[in-house]
Amino acid sequence: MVIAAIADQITRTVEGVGHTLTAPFSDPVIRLGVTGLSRAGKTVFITSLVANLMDRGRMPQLEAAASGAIRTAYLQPQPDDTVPRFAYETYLAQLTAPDPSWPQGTRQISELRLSLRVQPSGLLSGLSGPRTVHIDIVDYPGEWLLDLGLLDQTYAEWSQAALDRAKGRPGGDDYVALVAGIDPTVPLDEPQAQALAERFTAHLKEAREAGFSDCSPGRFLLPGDLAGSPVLTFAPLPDARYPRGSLGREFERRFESYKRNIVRPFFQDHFAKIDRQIVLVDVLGAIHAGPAALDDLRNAMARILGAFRPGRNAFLTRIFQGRRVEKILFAATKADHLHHSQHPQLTAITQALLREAKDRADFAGAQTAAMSIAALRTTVEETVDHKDGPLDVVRGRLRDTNKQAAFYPGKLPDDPTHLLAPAREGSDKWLDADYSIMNFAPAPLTRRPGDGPPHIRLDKAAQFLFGDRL
Ligand SMILES: Nc1nc2c(ncn2[C@@H]2O[C@H](COP(=O)(O)OP(=O)(O)OP(=O)(O)O)[C@@H](O)[C@H]2O)c(=O)[nH]1
Ligand SMILES: [Mg+2]
Repeated sequence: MVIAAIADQITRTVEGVGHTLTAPFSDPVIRLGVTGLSRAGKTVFITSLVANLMDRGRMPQLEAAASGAIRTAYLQPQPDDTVPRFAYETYLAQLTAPDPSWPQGTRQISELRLSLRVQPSGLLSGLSGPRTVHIDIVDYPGEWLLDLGLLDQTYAEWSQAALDRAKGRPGGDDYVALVAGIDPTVPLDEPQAQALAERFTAHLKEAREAGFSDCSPGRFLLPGDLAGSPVLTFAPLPDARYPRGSLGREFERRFESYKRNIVRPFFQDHFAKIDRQIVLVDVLGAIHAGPAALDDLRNAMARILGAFRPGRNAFLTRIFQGRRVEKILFAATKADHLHHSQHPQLTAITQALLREAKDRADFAGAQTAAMSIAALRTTVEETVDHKDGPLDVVRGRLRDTNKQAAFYPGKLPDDPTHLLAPAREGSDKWLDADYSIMNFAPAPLTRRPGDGPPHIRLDKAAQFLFGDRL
């Protein structure tokens, strides 16, 4: 442990020296992390952001685009050879096809380097030619950030927390009942171990589908090529003194192996290098799923925020080496489900969701903001006559039936506590309102030359995230 820590420090220091020596001569690089829980909208966000940085007609709020300072934008080979490349061209082709469709869910981390040729403005503009700024965009699942909490827990603590969380959730009571009948001190039997892990994973998947956010350990939902390996074949068990060779002892060992072989390397190799971060949050989806899901989202956000407080955690402090994530944007996604008259309410709810976590957090000076965005706008706004008067709705093409439909998701309260308080108190449904959601398909595009795909506030998000460096 100590030797590993020292070795780590040595490599980081050597890298650090290399960085300062070469920095004045090499092009500036911004590492932009894009995360969010599964289905939050990461893939669509990156695809639309890159397309809109290449064709900047719809980016008036990105100052360097509006002023013409960005001359060109182009893709280049990424710096990390062992990280899969973000399949930008495939996703863009899908979203902009004559019959457009949404991309498939992503199962792993990926990266893309976008390079911008920027003409400096102001005093220096006449003196120097254009320079190149690289934006390395890294797409990784938010579930992996939730795993940070595991590093501070023993297997017994994690088991207790996981069993408590499972109660009352889809498939959770069944799992709790199943382990209540199991003696964790019996000798390990691999088929039994696999059956337990499968049942626990099935519960996490069901909970995720029902709108719950905290479905960690993260790789149980997104195993990639680790599916079926021992490092993912464990599950929470009742506390006991586990003898050698027992089921409990082996699960404890695999839990530690998960922390060592999966959680730590991700933070060391990827997370610690991020300069700017966007966290995409499907707030509307959680509201639709009900109070319990919204409260779970609030909890999950608090835990995700924990990862941005290196001072809190000795491991993070060590791998960050005094560096920090400089800016963090929390973006409520899919805002095209709402007429713009309700966007301020959505932003206020997003802010309130983070408030508590933010107040507790010392972000070591990182700048944070909340915004409502749609990476790809699929609807148009309309006002229709309704029995209670005019109603602001959105209209789009439904994914399942292909039919056009007008949609009103419900009235979001001006005061976010009207949603957050019942969520925290454990209400099982919203009292005065019903919130619905519709699955729209991307609209076929008719774009003017120079325009990227339509969006809501993607330019404002870009300005916050890296506008100051262009
Ligand atoms: N209306 C609308 N829907 C969106 C938008 N962005 C994402 N979606 C919806 O959300 C789904 C998930 O988006 P993705 O970008 O694939 O989400 P992701 O976070 O990459 O998901 P995983 O890779 O599974 O973790 C899409 O299939 C769309 O249905 C948007 O801007 N507007
Ligand atoms: Mg994805």
